Amino acid sequence: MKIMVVGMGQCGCNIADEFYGINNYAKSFFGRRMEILIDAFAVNTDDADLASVRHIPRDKRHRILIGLAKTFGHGVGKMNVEGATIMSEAYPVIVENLITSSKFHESDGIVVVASGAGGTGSGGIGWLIKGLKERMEKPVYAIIVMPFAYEEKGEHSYAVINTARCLKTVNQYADAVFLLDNERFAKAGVGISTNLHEINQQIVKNFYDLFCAGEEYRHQYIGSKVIDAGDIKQTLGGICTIGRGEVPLSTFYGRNKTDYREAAKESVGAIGALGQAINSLTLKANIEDAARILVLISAPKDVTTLSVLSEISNSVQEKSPKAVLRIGDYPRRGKEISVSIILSQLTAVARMEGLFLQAELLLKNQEKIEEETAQKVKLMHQTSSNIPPLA
Ligand SMILES: Nc1nc2c(ncn2[C@@H]2O[C@H](COP(=O)(O)OP(=O)(O)OP(=O)(O)O)[C@@H](O)[C@H]2O)c(=O)[nH]1
Ligand SMILES: [Mg+2]
Repeated sequence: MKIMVVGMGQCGCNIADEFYGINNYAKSFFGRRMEILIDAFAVNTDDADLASVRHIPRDKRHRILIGLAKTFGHGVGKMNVEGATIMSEAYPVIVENLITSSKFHESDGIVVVASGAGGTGSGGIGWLIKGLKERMEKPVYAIIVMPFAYEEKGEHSYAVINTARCLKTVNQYADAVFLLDNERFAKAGVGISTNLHEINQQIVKNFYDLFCAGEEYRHQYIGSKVIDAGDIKQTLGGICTIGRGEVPLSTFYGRNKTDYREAAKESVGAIGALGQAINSLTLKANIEDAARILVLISAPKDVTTLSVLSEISNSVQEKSPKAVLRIGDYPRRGKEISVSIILSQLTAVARMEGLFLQAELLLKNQEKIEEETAQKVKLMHQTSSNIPPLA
C-alpha cells in the first residue's frame, strides 16, 4: 500500500517525518528496495518547529507555514479554535497542493496526523480532511495522538477539551481514525523528547510490514496469503488501533524441522508475538470489541506454516468470534517472527468515552471559573478606585 502523509502541528509533523524516514529506509539497498510513501507534507503555524523536521524536503511545497499574519510564526499556543480558524482559510490551497503532487495518482490513501491536545494540528486537521474528501475519492485516514495523563490534570485542561473537540470533528469526516495514546508509552526516567521520538518510531514501525507486504515484487517475498491495499482498505473504518509484536527466531528456531517439539515451538513463538502485538496496541482496546481485524505474520517462509496461521487465526477468532478476520503472511523477516494487528470499527472505546465525559464536565466548569475570575479581577481593581491615575 502506498500512502501520502500530511502532518499538522508539531506532533503531526514529527510523525509524518518518521514515515518519510522509514520510507527512505524501505527504498534503500539495505532496506526492501520498494516505496510505501509517495510524498509527505508538514503543515504548521510555528516556523521553528517546521524547521526542526528532519527528513521532509525543505521546499515550500512540502513544508507549509500557515497563519503567519495571525501568529507571526509562533504557533497558536494550544488554542485549537484559533487553529481551526486559520485552517478554514488555508485549507483550499493546501488541498490543491496535495492533489497536484506529481505522484498523487499512485497513492492508495492519504494519512493525516495531528495531536488532539495541541492547537494547530488539533484545530486544523478536521478542515484538512473535509477539504480532501470534497476534492477526491481516495480514503483519508487520521492518526490522532492522545495526551499524557499529566496533561489532562486540572480544572482547565486544554488537552482534554481540545482532544474531545478534535475527535468529534475528525470522526465525522475521516474514513478511519487511529488513536495513539501517548500515556500508554510514557516512560519514567527518560527525557521527554527521547520518549516522544520512540513513540513516533513505534507507531510508524507498526505500519511498516503491512504497507510493504502488498508492494512486494520479488516472488520469494510474496506470501501465500498476501495482505494488500485492498485488504487494508476493507478493514479500516471507524475507530482503530494498531499494534506489533516480535519474538526473535533464536529463541525457538530449531535446526531439526522434523522433530515434533521444534515444530510446536514455531506456533508458540507466533502466539507470543501476537500477545505482544495486542499488549502494545496504540490504544487500549478489547479484541472482542472490534468488528474487523487484520493480522499479518512476517517471518521466514518455512516458519509460517499452515499450523502457525491456523493457531493465530483460531486464537483471534476465539476472542472475537463475530469479527471479520483477514489474515496473511509475509515471508520477509530473517531474525524474528513478527505479528502486526489492526483492530478496526471498535464498538467500545473506554479511553475516548472517558475523555468526552471529562471534557463535558470541564466545559461546564470553565464558564463558572471564567465568571469567578472576572468577578475577582473587578474586585481587585476596585481597591484602586480612590487613586487618581497620571494625566
Ligand atoms: N507522540 C508524540 N506526541 C507529541 C509530539 N509532540 C507533541 N506531542 C503531544 O502533542 C500535544 C501537543 O500538541 P502539539 O502537536 O505540540 O501542538 P500543535 O499542533 O503544534 O499546536 P500549537 O503548538 O498549540 O500551535 C501534547 O499532548 C504532546 O504530548 C511528538 O513528537 N510525538
Ligand atoms: Mg506547535
